[in-house]
Amino acid sequence: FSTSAAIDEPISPSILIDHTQLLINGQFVDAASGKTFPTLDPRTGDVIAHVAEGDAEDVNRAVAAARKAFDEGPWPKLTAYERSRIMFRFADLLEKHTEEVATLETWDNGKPYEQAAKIEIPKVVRMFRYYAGWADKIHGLTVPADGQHHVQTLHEPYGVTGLIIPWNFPLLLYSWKVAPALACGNTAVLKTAAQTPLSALYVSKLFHEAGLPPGVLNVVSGFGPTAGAALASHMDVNKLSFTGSTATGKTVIGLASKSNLKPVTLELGGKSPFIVCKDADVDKAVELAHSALFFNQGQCCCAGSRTLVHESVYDEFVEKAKARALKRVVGDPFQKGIEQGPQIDDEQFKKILKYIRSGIESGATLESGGEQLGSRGYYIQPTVFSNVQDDMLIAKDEIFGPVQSISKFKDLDEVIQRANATSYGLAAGVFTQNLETANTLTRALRAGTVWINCYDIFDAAIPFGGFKMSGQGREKGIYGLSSYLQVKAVVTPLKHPAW
Ligand code: TXE
Repeated sequence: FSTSAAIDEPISPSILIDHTQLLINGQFVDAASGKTFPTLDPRTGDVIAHVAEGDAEDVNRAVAAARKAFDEGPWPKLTAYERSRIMFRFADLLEKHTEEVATLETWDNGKPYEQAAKIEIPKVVRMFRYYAGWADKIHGLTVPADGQHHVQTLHEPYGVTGLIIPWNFPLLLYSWKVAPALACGNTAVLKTAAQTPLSALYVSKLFHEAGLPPGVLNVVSGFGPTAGAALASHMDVNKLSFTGSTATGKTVIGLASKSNLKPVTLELGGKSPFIVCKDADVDKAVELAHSALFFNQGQCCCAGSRTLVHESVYDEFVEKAKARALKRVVGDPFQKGIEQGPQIDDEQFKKILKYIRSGIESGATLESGGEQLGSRGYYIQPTVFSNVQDDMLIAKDEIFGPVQSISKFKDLDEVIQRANATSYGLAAGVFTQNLETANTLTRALRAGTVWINCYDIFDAAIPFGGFKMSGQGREKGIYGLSSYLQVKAVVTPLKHPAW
């Protein structure tokens, strides 16, 4: 792999950190406890800023503000068109501030600046425009029920939503939750990940500049077991949406059920198969399998983390996958042309290196990488294992790092069985030129998304979510609306039934 020279001399970002407090009822305020916590630069481990540390008391304040903005208005009482216009104005403002926002995102997360500025922030803008477009098109049905009644359904917001997001795509996942929740007329309390609090505070300020009334969107930075748990178990939160690990998803749904039985949408982990059939375009499959795994430093819930290759093309594929990984450009994410930056933090860095050791010890063949890169921060060499067996830990667990695991298969029945032999079911990739093979696999794979001859195609309109322990419910697209709406049946007797 090519390493950029600047890895041990980080580039200084040219931005001032303006917002580090909690955002409650339209105001930036300190935590009730006065406590702060440091957010770190993954390139060095140095402190970027100290951020207010919200806990249960702050969550109470934020929920109270969201409750008031819902019950007394103005949010659900505005016309849907007015809500939509505020969201469109926010999208315009965000687009105008792409450079600042992408800088914050890269600094706090370590992802390549070009990826943040050219791919992610435009997708965030698109998501707000997409759901702004839905805000005034949400309506119920007239129901042809038996008997002398006029029956209709109203699709209504839940009220106060609790939104908990992780650190791998801080703003993208902000948009997946905040945009549909608000478009449907809910108010929200957002809990960001402790590793990446900065960008959400910055853009939520812009949202208020665009006309968002106070209390509609509140942002609480802080830790999972304190602020996150308080939000999940709050008696006055009417709906919860969570993205993160399967283990924490189980905790969160438990807290929701033990408190007020609030409904929960979950988007959790994965171990997605990337299947390369004998008739695949091997060069294209190598390139896409590479990006399916290494994109975002391997920190993607839908990473193609089990590369399953037909025996007839296996040797060629492994050779080319190794060559591609060796060419990957790793370095300071603020530098131009960088494909891979550092992992998010020391905990993830150590976890990934442990999985790499386990891969070597369990007998997989290390084709490339396997070690830390540079001497500071959390950089890891792009790592490729071949000869991976299904019972190895690296084939079973979500590594969430730049580690590709390649194994061999003989026929379709075998690969279907092996691809589905996991408790996850988030996504799958299929590479074949044969329509029959594509159709068979599409129907047989137990996953929320199947990409055929492509991977990681995300669009505001395409639904996303998991089968099995990868989640519950769907986000994005028309399906995402139903996570933030409840149905009310309204029944009226008919006076003149003949008509
Ligand atoms: O995730 P957590 P972590 C996977 C990935 C990674 C592992 C651990 O494998 O290595 O999870 O990462 C909040 N009540 N994914 O520990 O704990 C937390 O503060 C309420 C996959 O960072 O799931 C953060 O805001 N909330 C995933 C959010 O949950 C709690 C993306 C996610 O943190 C809480 C991230 C609690 N008790 C990690 N504990 C994906 N699906 O993409 C934590 N939180």
